[in-house]
Amino acid sequence: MQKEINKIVLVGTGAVGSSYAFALLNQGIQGELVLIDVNKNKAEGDAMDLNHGLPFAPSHLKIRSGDYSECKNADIVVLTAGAPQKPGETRLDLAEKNTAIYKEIVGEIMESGFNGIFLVAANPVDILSYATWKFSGLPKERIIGSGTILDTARFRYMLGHYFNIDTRNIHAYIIGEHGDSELPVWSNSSIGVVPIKEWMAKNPQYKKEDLDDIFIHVRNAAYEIIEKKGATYYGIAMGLVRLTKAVLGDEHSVVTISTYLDGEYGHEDVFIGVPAVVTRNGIKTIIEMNLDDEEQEKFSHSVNTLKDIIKDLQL
Ligand code: 6V0
Repeated sequence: MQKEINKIVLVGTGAVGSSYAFALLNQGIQGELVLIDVNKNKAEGDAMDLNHGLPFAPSHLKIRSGDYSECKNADIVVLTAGAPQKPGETRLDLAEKNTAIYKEIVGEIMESGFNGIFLVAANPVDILSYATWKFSGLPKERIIGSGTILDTARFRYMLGHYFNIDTRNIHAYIIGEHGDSELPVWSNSSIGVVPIKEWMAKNPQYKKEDLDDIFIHVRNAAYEIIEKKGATYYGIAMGLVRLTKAVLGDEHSVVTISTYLDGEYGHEDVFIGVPAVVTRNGIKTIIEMNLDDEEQEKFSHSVNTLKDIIKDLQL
């Protein structure tokens, strides 16, 4: 039977985690939110600060700081803890460092008796989603990495701006690694029900070079934001709230997330960003788009990039 009170545990109350908590509070999620961080003062201070905003919030969320025993009866554990990438560090260095951290964190969570859904956002997110799956022993469906949810949101936002169409009516996906090898799926992009290629053919003021440029901006957005303000957190925090709602509300929504491929798109044994149906029980189905040859080749390259890292980490 479904519990009446939703319980979310957030591990890592840094920039992403605290923005997520703030967004949850402001989007009317009801239930309990427990904050955990290796820096206990940060988690405690955030709980106090967020609670003081409750009188202005649209619904009641019980917020407190706590420890891993709180995960026992949680519906969702959100993982935003992690060491940041330092200048000069490679992605593999970061993957090694954060995988070691995740072995410990996920171990403690599972010791509590946790049997819910993991939402993973820390980077490299596809690798850490795979690691969380391995370390937890939970069914693959119950690990949801944020994958390319943010990249897809950036893509839709920029395309909406370019075509002057409501972002919500742009149907387009970024798939692959949340990182440099990701790709846009132009072959399956549409405005309303009209394929973008058809829209462009009817409106010659729109140019293919501009679309290529838009994708480059999407791919480089994190670098640009980090250069300007040091980190990115609001966009991903809202993406995580979207996923939280999709799970708690059993929405069966199609969202681009990092999930385990088991033959889909011709690949297996990797977590990578693809559109999938998200429900109360986690990932229900992966949506398999018909990619054109170039997209399939780029997607395979992205898969292999992640698999090489997984192999080096010996997960
Ligand atoms: P941050 O502000 O440094 O916060 C990280 C938090 O994790 C800090 O509060 C740390 O104290 C805490 N922490 C570190 N180790 C542990 C541990 N062992 N146990 C518990 N808590 C710990 O980083 P920020 O919030 O900016 O980023 C968090 C992660 O999200 C990073 O890995 C980012 O790269 C990643 N992002 C992922 C995005 C995505 O699209 N998936 C987007 C932006 C950032």
